[in-house]
Amino acid sequence: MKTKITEMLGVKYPIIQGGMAWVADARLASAVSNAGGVGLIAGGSAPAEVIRKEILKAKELTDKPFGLNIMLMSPHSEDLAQLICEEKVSLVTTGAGNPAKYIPIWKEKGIKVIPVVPSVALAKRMERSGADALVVEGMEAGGHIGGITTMCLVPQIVDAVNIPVIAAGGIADGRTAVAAFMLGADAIQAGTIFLVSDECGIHENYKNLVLKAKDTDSAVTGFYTGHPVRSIRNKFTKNLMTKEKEGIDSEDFEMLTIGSLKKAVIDGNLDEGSFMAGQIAGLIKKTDSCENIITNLFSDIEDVYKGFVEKRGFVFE
Ligand code: TUI
Repeated sequence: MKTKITEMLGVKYPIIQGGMAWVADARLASAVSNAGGVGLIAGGSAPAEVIRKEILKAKELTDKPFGLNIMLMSPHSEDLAQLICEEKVSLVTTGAGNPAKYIPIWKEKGIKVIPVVPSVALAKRMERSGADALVVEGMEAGGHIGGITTMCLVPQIVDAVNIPVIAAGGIADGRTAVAAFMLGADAIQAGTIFLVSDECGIHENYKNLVLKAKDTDSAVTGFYTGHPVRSIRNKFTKNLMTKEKEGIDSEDFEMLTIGSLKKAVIDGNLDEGSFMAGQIAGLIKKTDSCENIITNLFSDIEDVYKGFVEKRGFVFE
């Protein structure tokens, strides 16, 4: 499938794997890139030297393009911005902030810059700052989210900018992907589906929570601190929601969340971990290799797209 994004990045399929902190390492990213998508290593809140090792490892594991995601709330984001220039990864995506100040140095090195945006205003600002494309992420997504759904946000941003749009949030099969393309996206980004991939090294408890999740099993905490996060409901999210109702101070609230993602990913701590996942988790029923996930997804996309009018029996008169 050829789109503006496959041409821009030199890949077979228009799919990017989300830059999930603590989750998206060299093994996952290289598996996605080897399967013809775009793998991302997540900087998360890790120091630059830890991430450099992951980049070097990914370079051993694949000769295909892969990228780095910088979470801009990280204390190490400045160092990671430099690291990208030194290691010359193919592309950078950013989340949880405005990367404008780094865009000129990345562009100078020929690195494709793809900020994640949750609003039309930020999308326009990123286009003006020189972004090559945008990941437009709806609030169906897991982790740190904005306040608008994929269905509403993608077409509004597609109309507001002239650079290609990659839709994210709520995409995990042929139907949801085709819907995103219909809204005007040139590619999709998916995170939750790769959580249960064979090459994803998260704790078994995390994979099982995703596989067992129902439609209503995720919750958003931290709206009032300005950093809302979607994760699978458990004792941890219940506790945070109680504290929010009690009107806990924002800083004290943030303190309660520190280390919780690691507790989920590494320890599989069902009571204290923050098991970030999107609302589409309810659709995901089995584990598979990244290669099978991607090839099956694109064969489904083709079936859904080509069979649309015929299978649904719609008639335009
Ligand atoms: O970044 C994400 N998702 C994430 S980051 C993350 S690590 C984390 N852990 C604990 C607490 C908070 C984060 C887990 N999931 N997605 C991309 C994304 N970016 N979603 C929303 C935004 C965003 C929000 C505000 C991007 C820009 C922005 O701009 C504000 C400004 O400065 O104008």
